[in-house]
Amino acid sequence: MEIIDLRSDTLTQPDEGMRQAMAAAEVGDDVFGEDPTVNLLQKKIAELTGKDAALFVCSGTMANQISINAHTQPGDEVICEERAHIFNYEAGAPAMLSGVQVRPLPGKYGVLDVTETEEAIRPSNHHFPQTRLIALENTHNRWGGTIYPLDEIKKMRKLAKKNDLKMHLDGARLWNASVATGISLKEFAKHFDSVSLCFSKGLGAPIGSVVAGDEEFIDRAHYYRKAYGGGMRQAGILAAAALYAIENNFERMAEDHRRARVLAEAINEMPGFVVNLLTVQTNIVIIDTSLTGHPAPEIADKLLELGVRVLAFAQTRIRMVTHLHITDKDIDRTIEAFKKTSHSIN
Ligand code: TLP
Repeated sequence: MEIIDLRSDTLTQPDEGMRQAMAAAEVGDDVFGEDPTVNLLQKKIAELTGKDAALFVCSGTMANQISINAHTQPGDEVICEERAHIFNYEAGAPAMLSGVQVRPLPGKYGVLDVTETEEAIRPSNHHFPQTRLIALENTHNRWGGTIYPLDEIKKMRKLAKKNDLKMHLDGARLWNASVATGISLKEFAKHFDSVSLCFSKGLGAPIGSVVAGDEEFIDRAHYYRKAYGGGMRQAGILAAAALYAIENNFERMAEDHRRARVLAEAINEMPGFVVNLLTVQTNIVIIDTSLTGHPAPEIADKLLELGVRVLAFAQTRIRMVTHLHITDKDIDRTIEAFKKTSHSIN
């Protein structure tokens, strides 16, 4: 039985065209700044985000952590939403690598309240850490792929400017936000001092992320990339996959969003499973399983027996992410598997 793997959009395999682009890539030593394909990718990202420059890095985590390091001093405080990836899934790296403290604030659908954020900014006083950075996430993973609305970003930017704070965007899935809203990457990125983007999620490249910002920021980011051991040599092989992914797999994400919606609506109709359809804005579906009375990992095991692999995100939550390899037929099969599971446990 073929397994439909919906655990993450990081699971995609490079297709034949991507592999050919990788094999044909012109390469050089990127630590010397001499890899033409990496340089081309960085130039392309700088253009797409409207920033001075960009830097290719190993992962989304590295992109975020380098950015935090480049914007802060040890002892500073970074504000983010409490379900943010940088706070929950990056191994405590802000404390470990930058020596900063994260101040998580409750948000709604991943969006911070501007007044509450303002209240959280520390006054200048020797007792307090110095608030230095606001980090937002778009789309917001743990909230189910929700989009941070442009108007809210603009309000936050105004607040940041007023208080002399930097803004970083974890844009691992900004591609999805852009396709879903029709708002360009550049329009979103304009309001941030730094933006990270991933090639290895919905875009389907095997490895790689990027940070973009002004010359001075990228210069510092470059220093930290080296310090983190992220200087890669003939990395053009990977950059070629990223360029191919932007060219071929960006616009098609609308398909993933449509499929996530179909899945969410069908599962939400089934006894025991609840999906907040308001959160289903891109390619992520989060199912609340608490009404079933069965732990999410047990439900995930039952689904796997039926050929559908999902992620038990918590004891009462299952996450599914649509991507490049998920077809309409897979969506039908997944819905059937959920129906059977719902019958067997209710
Ligand atoms: N997210 C992964 C897991 O870590 C949860 C996933 O499967 O979704 N920012 C955001 C918003 C992310 O979702 C992720 C990866 C990252 C950063 C980190 O990217 P990588 O895995 O390349 O370090």
